[in-house]
Amino acid sequence: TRVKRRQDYKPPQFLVDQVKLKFILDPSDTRVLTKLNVRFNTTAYGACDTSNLYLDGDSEMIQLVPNSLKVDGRTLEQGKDYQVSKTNLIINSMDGSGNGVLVEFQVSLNPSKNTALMGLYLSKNNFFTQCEAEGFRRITFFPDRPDVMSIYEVTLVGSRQDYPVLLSNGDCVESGVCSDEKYHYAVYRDPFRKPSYLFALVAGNLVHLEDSFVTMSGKKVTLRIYVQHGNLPKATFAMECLKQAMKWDEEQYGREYDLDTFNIVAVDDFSMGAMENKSLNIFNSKYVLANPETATDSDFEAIQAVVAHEYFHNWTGNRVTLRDWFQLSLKEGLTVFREQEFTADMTNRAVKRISDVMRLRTAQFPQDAGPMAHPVRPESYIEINNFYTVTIYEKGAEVIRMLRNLLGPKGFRKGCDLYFERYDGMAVTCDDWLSAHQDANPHVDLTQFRLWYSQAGTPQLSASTEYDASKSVLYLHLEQFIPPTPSQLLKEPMLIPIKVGILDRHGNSVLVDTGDGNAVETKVLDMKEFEQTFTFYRVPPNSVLSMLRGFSAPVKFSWKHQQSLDDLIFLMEKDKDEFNRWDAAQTVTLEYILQVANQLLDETCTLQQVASRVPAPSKAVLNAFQTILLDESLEHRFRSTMFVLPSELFVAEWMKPIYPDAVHLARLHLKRELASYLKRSLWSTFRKLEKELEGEHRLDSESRGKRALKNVCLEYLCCSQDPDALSVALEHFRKANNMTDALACLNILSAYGKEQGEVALAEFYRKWEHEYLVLDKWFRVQALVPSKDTLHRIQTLVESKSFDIKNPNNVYALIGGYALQNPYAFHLKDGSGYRFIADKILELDKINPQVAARIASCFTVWQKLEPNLRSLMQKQLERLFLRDDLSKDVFEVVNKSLT
Ligand code: B3K
Ligand code: ZN
Repeated sequence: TRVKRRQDYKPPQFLVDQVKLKFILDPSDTRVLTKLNVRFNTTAYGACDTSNLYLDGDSEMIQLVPNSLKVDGRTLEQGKDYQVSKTNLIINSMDGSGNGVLVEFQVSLNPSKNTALMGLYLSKNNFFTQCEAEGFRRITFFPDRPDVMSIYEVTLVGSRQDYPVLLSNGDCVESGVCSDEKYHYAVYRDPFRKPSYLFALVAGNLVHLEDSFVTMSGKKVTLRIYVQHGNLPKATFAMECLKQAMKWDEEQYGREYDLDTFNIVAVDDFSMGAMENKSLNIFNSKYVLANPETATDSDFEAIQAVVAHEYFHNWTGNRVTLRDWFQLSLKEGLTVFREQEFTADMTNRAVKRISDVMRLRTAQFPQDAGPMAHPVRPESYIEINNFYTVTIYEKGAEVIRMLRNLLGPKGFRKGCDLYFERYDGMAVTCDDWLSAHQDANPHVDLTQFRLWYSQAGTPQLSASTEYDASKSVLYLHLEQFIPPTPSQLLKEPMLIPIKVGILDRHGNSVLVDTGDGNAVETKVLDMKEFEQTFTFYRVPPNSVLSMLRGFSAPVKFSWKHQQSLDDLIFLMEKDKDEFNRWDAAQTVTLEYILQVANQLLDETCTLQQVASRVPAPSKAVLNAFQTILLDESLEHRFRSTMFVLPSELFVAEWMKPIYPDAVHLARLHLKRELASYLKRSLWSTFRKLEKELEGEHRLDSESRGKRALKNVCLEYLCCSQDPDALSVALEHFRKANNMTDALACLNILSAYGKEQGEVALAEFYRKWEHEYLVLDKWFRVQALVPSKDTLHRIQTLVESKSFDIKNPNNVYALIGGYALQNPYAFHLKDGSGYRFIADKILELDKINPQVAARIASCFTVWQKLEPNLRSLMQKQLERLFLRDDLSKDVFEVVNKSLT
């Protein structure tokens, strides 16, 4: 009964045309006067005499003020005319004719107690809201579902001194001072119908940066970014990003902004990244505030992406919204895809693609292979907040990318245009999205493609080839297998678009000729069956296939008979597709790491012992890395990316069962081998880049690339704990004039330098003690120290005065960094890491269930671990399971993990 199912969808019984809200703001007793124009949904259900009106309302947050409930002016009586339960307000016998009825009532709430940060809450004495997914019911009683779309008018009343800024969605139509002059008010009207999850208000003592943008039809939009006092200079970058995004959406999708103002507000206490409330985006401050002293190059990139993402939601999410939460990926997958393309256009396409794929492989593939696996359009959930996942977001974006590849950019744009035109102002489904594309592209059949929305699990694609030298024909045999996932045991074959290229022995492109008269450098093969063979003509002997270029489908690809090292190295050096050059390097290193890890398993040994026990990496591989490091024709950024070895989490995906220590040692071993072989080149590259970067700090992409490569070199140089390298790192740390270098060095020193690490951490703390966002980095660095002592460090830090368990950023940095991103430190043989995290989950669950559940996802891996760790982790899961006071959020994760 706790489970909600997609199949059970029914249209709302009552619609709400108009919502009028008046907030009398007070930290511990805020009043919300609510007026709803309600009407029975005769379109869906026909007319009837009377029907009960169910309004959602979370009794933990809101209280109905006695005798305040009226229908068409008549005061109702509790028990007789209406009932209030833990989750509902039910009004009996409402008019069923379809005529409008006015429902009025007042609720009181206590924002200062709202640690879950859902609904109306306080952060540093300012008011903020977060309503997606189901937070509006913590503000007032309402049919809190996305297919109820209404026009909102919001009045805010608050202390002039404490809350000089009063904001809500839409345009401010009136404001002034109240008769009691201590208070003022503002009235906002949003002319667009919207679901309740897009409602927002902000009230507080904030300052703002202002700019403007002229849209393609010549309308001037006022842009504002609100921040705490003192932070204004840190908002300029986000403002530039916003304007870039607005322009890009006009150029690429023909989408124009639709109101006179667009506001972004930064807040330190926020459970996720940001929220696309109509015209009033609320952002985690870490995705707004940046200057080179306090933010790294990656922070700047993340800000660009998130600002664009939230802005893009105005069309994909807000103007066209969701029928129900099962359709979440309709807005999220699409918006992630739009943001990825935007970032690719603004920065470096190949590097962006590589980092997106890294994320998909390290986070989404494991999810898709674990107990929380779900399709891009889930069939059921207990707590919707648990479904803001890498599957909905990142795999969802991959599905859109495949669709665009299938239809071609023009066909895709046609489909999008039709989607916006047909569904503007409506709450729709993933099927509606596909039908728009189908109707706009009648020559393509999307029937099989739909499976990407319904089947969970990462398809496994395996390949083998056969060459007929007499005919110069190459046969490519492909097989797909979609592993079983919870409640989906048997799968149908999916449509997998596979981009292939062929290279001859000298590295020249061979045109891909499948006999259809259209030979091209890169061709998309549509794999549709479980097994399929493709034929390529006019292929010279000893050619090499470059498979899945640009990662054209979110699958696990492998060759039936392992690809030869020569071929991989060849692709690494010669492929025309930069993504595949990187991917070949990943395969080479992954295979080596796995080979070493499988030799170590649970033996405890030092790195010196590892080196003597396993075969050294091949010279050819080491030389290939050398060539790339020194190849000045390649962009710095690309070279640095080539040196990022597959993460421990990704390697573990390929090991059965997982021995986390072996993975760690094997990976570090390879890193050290590379470092020692490349030592001279690493030093010379480092020194050269250091020189080139001297002088004033620059943010352009060339300089960012140089910093990335320089810091990668330094990391390799330090990974064997070479004292000379470490003292260079410390010196570098001290003289850094930007956060990118400082943080890179801090990471290196704390990972590889014992005393130097402590010294640097202490200096960093003294310098940044009062910068909230920087301190968060300081927590994360320590959470990521790859050491068996990290737990103790964290146990101390959570008790320190700088750590606030109520602040999600702090929790994600320290507790999340440890439990989710540092396997070597987390998987302790006595289970103490697990116990500590389970304790924290219980503590957090009382504060912020959403955050607690995210941390709890670190336990979903248990069944894949080696037996000892597996049973230790299972014990903690069972311990959590036995509690009868778990939130739905944590319960769902624990329950699914155990079944
Ligand atoms: N739509 C929000 C996420 C809301 C999460 C609610 N638990 C941010 C985004 O994806 O843009
Ligand atoms: Zn989003």
